[in-house]
Amino acid sequence: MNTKISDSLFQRAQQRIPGGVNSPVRAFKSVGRNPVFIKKAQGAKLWDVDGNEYIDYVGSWGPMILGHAHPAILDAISKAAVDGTSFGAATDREVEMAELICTIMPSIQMVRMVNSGTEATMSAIRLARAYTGKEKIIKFEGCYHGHADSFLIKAGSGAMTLGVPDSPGVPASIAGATLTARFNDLSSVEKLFAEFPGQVAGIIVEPVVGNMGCIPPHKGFLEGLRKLCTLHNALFVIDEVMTGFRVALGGAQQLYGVTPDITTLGKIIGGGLPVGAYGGKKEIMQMVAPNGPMYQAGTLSGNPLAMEAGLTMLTMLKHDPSIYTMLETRSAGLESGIADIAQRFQLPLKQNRVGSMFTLFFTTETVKDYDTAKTSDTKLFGKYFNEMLNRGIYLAPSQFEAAFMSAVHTECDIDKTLTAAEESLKRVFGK
Ligand code: HOZ
Repeated sequence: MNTKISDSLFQRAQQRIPGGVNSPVRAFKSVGRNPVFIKKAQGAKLWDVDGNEYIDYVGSWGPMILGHAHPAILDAISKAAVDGTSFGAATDREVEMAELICTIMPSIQMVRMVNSGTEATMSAIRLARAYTGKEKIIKFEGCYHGHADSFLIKAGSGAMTLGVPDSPGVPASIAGATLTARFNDLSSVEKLFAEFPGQVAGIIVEPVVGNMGCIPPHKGFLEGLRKLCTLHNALFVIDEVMTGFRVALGGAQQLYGVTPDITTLGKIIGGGLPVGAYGGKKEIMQMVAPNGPMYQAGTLSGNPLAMEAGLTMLTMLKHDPSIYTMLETRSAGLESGIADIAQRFQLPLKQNRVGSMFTLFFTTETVKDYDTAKTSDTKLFGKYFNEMLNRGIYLAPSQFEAAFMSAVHTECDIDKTLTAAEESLKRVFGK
């Protein structure tokens, strides 16, 4: 595979951009190669600057449910751009977006737009603290809620990939206000409530974890968290940056039948443009300025291009349930194809999948939390990643990320992926 132009761009990038990339997970460091630089995308495909073509399972880390460069979304963006790209003022599109989100996710009665998932989660916990008058938050080992100080404690995603789950630069006083529990382990949460009585403002959770690879919640886990929050007057924050509109139209809260107090949303609601949002019960959201005293702001929040792109995408998702059937069918097909390969060659692999989010782990353990995710052999994953990339399959360059299917991946894409997976896995395991 020729990567001459990517390699030379990476050389230049390293002189002027830390690590040569604008987000650590893009660096391909943990898979032992230089990153490929992407030139363009269409549907389920990506092309790099050297002309290599890939079937894409990253989907811009989640939002490309309808595939890249969807004509209706492109049209919406270009029409909106003609009217101006940013006003820093109220627009009708923001009202429509808020109404649409509240219709699709009934736990959200009011919503505030921001510019990223990180902004959404950091605002959500500020709100939980403001509303409850308490300071501590509980997060789960290996869950990743963006890069705000409070969340870089036992964080997943790039932090877990690079082996730096706690970042320098986070003040000890802030780190001390974040308590960590084990995903899928209610007793670890109960212990924290007992240890810090009356001090916990809220729990934040990825309802289906995507940031230590895909990990589904055990039956009763999310419901248990809901009960504990109610019991201890803490707010239950569900981070649906990845799962919202993906695992079901109404997100994981619809799929598992749980009602959070606050929901955080991200890139999906911008159709791939930079957007986030947090919303919840009216009584809680009334705390947010200018109605209430909890301050949070942003010039680009509710940006007209992002709103138009998001409105177009969410409207399509809302009106076409066959999209979710398609996502499930294709993802299940890929999962069973990989399971068949693993069985035929007796390979030590485990898969997790919830709808169109999935991960192949290089371990024999059932992956249910941070410790079991860590049993994955990341060296083997690195080899697999490289073999797949060389065969035109673009996976997230880390064992600890979820893969995403789009509604425009075809049967033919799945067949090609399975052929590549069989060849790659045979090489990885010397079969
Ligand atoms: N954390 C997200 C992936 N799980 C976004 C990717 C990034 O960090 O750049």
